[in-house]
Amino acid sequence: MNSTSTADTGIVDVIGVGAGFSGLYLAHRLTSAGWTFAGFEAGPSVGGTWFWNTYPGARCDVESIYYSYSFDEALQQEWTWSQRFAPQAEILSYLEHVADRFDLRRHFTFNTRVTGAAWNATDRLWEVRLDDGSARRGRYLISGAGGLSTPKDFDVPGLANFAGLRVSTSRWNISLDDLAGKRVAVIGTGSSGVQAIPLIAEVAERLTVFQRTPNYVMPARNAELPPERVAAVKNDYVAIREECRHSPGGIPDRPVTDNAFDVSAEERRRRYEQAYERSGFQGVGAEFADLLIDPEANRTASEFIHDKIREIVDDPATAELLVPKYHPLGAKRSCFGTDYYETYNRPNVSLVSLRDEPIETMTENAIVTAKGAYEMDAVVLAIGFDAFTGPLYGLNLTGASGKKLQEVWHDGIRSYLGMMVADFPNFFMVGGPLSPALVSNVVVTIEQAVDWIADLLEHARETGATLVEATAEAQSEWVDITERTVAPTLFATTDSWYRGSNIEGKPNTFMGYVGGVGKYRRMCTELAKRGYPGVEID
Ligand code: N01
Repeated sequence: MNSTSTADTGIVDVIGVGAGFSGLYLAHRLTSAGWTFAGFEAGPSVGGTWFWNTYPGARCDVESIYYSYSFDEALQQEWTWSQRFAPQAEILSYLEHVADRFDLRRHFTFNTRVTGAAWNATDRLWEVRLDDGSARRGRYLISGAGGLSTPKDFDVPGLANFAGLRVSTSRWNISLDDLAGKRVAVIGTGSSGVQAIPLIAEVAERLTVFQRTPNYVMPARNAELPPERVAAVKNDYVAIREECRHSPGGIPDRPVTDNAFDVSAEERRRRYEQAYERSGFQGVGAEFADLLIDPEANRTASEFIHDKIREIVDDPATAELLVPKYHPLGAKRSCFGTDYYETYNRPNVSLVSLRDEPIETMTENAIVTAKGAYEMDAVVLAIGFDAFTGPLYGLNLTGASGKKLQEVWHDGIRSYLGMMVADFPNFFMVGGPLSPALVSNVVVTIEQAVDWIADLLEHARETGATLVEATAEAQSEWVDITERTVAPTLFATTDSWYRGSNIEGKPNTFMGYVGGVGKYRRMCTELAKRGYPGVEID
């Protein structure tokens, strides 16, 4: 055992990456337990995702009363959400409030990016390099860098030729007014594009949406939160949070046990109509138990949405292009929009299907497809992220055997519980790949991961250990569990960013555990009770 104390060596106990939902709770939880903590955040302030994604219409599609911290009763009593789905600015204010309330900013260095980290086996610590040229040494290194923080590169030739206004949703640095009266292109129709398009359409002279894959967009049905609902939630918050923690998705469960073909076509339609009104993640895609398992069952729900699109969109040709035919409902991340399909009825909005006419290049003032040139004054990229691996590979981690994480994961992503990686001792990920983060209310997963990691570090401290590493065997077992859990579902056979399909050359691994946050929590708690079998603690 190496018993070097970090107290008088200038080595910090924990180096944390990121000051978003993960990093802030990490700093709070670990410093409260007496650990020294040095956090580094690439941005100038706290907020992570909610700092960067300021595009028009940005809001969370998990309900605000659930998409928030549960660790402090006073915090959840004093903060009042204004809407069912909080807008970006309100979530950012919340995170700023949390940072100030718990005095967390002092634990972070802002405008500073971690650019490399190497495991020093002799001293049992991480040597971390920063983009200001300095270095820091820490016993433990914990990434709270998030899953959707590395924007995807635009892989179409000619972007640099374009001389007009160019902006991406994930690094929005203009105001909506800057698009007023302009001919605007939006490329990409995932959650970000779907939220931004209706608002851009209101100010642009012309909006042309360049769509590669049509998505299922269901009405968000956002609304002000009535004071009586807020009061009822606050009154019952402890129980509500507990329900979320033990649910499948990190939001209160709405269990369904019957399958789509257990009921008549008429009854199915009635149920889908109700679910469509309810909307959210417990809407149409969750109305029957087999919708994400049986393609034929799914087809009934998918076709229900197809019909809605045809009802809403006036021009039949545009409607057909918007109908999502290439994947089952829910197997790719569903989108929730406000007036999304209605926007295509505006006289200043048109749709280009990139499946029919791929972009060939861009010129100084136009997007050129196989069918012609579209002159534009501004281009908005809403093309998504290099999810999960992007932020982690950006840390340039070198593990115990001298290999980089990107080499170790070259043929497939492997982790233990989505929190640790064999051969990378004393390194942890909050909501990393193969955790439930991908398909859950991520704040629930973040709090659980931070608590579990903090308890494990405490256990190591109590035993005088300075090395904590997942064994290769335990990791293989976890990878098997995640693969077996997802295999019977439609996630397994659908290309999406969930499986890295949006990035050329990325390993084809479904990056989440789909067994539910409640089941995952039970497994993690049980492992902790049993003294962390599967983790070498020395
Ligand atoms: O990114 P996406 P996003 N040429 O990857 C297209 C979360 N989020 O930022 O599908 C042309 O979903 C791409 O087409 P295709 C949420 O988890 C949440 O919108 O690859 N098009 C697709 O249409 C979400 O899932 C919220 O064929 C190109 C789009 O760009 C995740 O973030 C809000 C292209 C990218 O869609 C990512 O969402 C926002 C190219 N070269 C985000 N490359 C809420 O909570 C890509 N595309 C509401």
